[in-house]
Amino acid sequence: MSAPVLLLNGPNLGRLGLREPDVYGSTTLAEIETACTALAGELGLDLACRQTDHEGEMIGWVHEAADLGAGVVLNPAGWTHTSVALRDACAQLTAPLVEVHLSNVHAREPFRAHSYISPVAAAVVAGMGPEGYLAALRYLAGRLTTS
Ligand code: DHK
Repeated sequence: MSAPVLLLNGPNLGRLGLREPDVYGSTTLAEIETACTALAGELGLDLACRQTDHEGEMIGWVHEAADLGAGVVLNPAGWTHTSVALRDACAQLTAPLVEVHLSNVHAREPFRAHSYISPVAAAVVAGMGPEGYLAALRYLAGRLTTS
């Protein structure tokens, strides 16, 4: 059986392609999800891709991943820097969580350098653009067991 993985994107990431292309590039979220779904198939992962601008909805999905024992690839977007509640949800995960940022948050405004999520993540990817999501899936594939 394939290992379950949730690929979760937070606020404003549904606008990739339109949103500040100088920072976030011109690739849309749909294109990222298509590439991730193809790679997940090759890696034997059972991938579900979701995006929301609503924090409670995101927290519910993280609870779902915790209950399933699923791996998580999460771009928390703005909640990275603000949300204790999302961090507390992520702390309940039992399978690895990879935090992904398209941009190099450490080379931007100082407030972006702090993440509430990183202390409860197994790995953090920043500045690789869409390739970061693919790297996260490859990492998880090496660490999730199938039954
Ligand atoms: C995305 C966002 O929306 C920002 O709030 C973060 C992150 C950076 C990214 O690089 O993917 O600061």
